[in-house]
Amino acid sequence: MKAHRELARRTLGCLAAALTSIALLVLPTATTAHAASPCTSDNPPDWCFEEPGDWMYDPTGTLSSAVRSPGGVTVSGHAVDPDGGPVTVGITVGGALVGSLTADQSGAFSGFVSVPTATGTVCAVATNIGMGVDAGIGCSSLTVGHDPIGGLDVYTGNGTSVILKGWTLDPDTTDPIQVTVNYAGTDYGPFTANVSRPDVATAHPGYGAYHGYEITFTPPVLYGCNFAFQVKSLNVGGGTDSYPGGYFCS
Ligand SMILES: [Ca+2]
Repeated sequence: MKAHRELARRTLGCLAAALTSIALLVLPTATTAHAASPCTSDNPPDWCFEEPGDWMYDPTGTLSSAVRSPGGVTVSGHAVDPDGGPVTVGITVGGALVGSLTADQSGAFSGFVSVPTATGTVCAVATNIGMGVDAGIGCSSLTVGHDPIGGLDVYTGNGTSVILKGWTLDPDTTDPIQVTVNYAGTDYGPFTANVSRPDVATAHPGYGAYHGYEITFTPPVLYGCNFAFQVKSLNVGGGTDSYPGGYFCS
């Protein structure tokens, strides 16, 4: 009988020890709840090197939109990393890093990034956290430029003078910019393009409406179509002067 009780005591002791060991293996303690990935340990398990498992640690996401804004671009999208967050998203223009935004805990990111001089396509790169590598999450169809844009909508001549109506803005500023009229090798002006053009404001959000021009111009001599009129938009910031309105003769 005594031998039976001793056997039962030892059996229960072994069971208790085994349960304790299992609990230590299964139940995370407060100090191990945020431990580093086992793949970063000195003896990583085999599955850390399985193919194509490596990409499973890279961040993922999308670049939802990129809009040209005064002095830069306004972008939005989504980026997450399986190893945690929040993810930092680098914004590139023409392959050059111009700034970064930080996604929130849900992965959403949006904001303005200054682009003083870089030109080209807008793309986003999610910065990796933990295992994995940085990952491109998309490019926009937007191509960033810095030269003034615009259009010459109306031009008329009456034999002594011409009337030019159009619009122009520089993507680097909301301020009205200036134009000159080039004719027969001479620049006339400058004239300020600050006439209200609600249609321009609608087409180019963030820039306002005051980018129109209405110029009545009397050159010293009219040469007919031996020379063309060209409206030159004077650049601000990055970029160069441009002739977005084309040319005409009278
Ligand atoms: Ca410019």
